[in-house]
Amino acid sequence: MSTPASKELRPDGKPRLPPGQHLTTGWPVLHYGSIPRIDLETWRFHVWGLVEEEKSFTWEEFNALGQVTDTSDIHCVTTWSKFDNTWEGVPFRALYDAIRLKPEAKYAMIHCYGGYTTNLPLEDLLREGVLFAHSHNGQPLTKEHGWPMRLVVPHLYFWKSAKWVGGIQFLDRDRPGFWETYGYHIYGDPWKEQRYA
Ligand SMILES: Nc1nc2c(c(=O)[nH]1)N[C@H]1C(S)=C(S)[C@@H](COP(=O)(O)O)O[C@H]1N2
Ligand SMILES: [Mo]
Repeated sequence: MSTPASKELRPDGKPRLPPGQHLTTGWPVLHYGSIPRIDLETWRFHVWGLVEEEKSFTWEEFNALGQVTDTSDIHCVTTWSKFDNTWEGVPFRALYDAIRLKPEAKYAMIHCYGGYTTNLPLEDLLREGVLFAHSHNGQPLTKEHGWPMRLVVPHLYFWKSAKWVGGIQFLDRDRPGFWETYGYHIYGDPWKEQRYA
């Protein structure tokens, strides 16, 4: 007899489906504002803040940093979860290896085309499975899901997985991003139900 997906356990013994979540097979589209217009010719990924040297990558340069494929689950704060998403793109670790951070850099703010921001500790970005994805389940991202590039942070609520990414700013302190300013939890661990502050 097979275990219902919602009762599966992770290797660390935690339930695969976090508390208060239900499984969905579709993929809802959620964002604030409208889909930004982006052109790959002028697309840039900017790195600034507490770095020894600011950098700006073109689409080709950014993708040349490295490519990885990783399968993970999505947990949205609005209570839907979607299992087994295969993402392909640039692992955060590859970006990290291509830049030089100042020792005080402990936090990051992700900046997006359209103005969205979200904050994360550096050590969370360095976890395995965190990547800047250009594809989902073998297809390029659609515009509504973040084309050409989105961040994927599988161990936190999905609002941290910023769509239409355009850069990262390194900080010495944690600062709230867009939703974090409007009452979402500063960190957002789905297994601790850190939904709202
Ligand atoms: N740039 C940007 N990224 C964003 C958002 C947004 O408003 N703007 N919303 C976040 C929220 S709240 C969620 S739940 C997910 C939804 O991603 P999806 O539309 O691909 O399901 O995107 C996140 N990334
Ligand atoms: Mo969300």
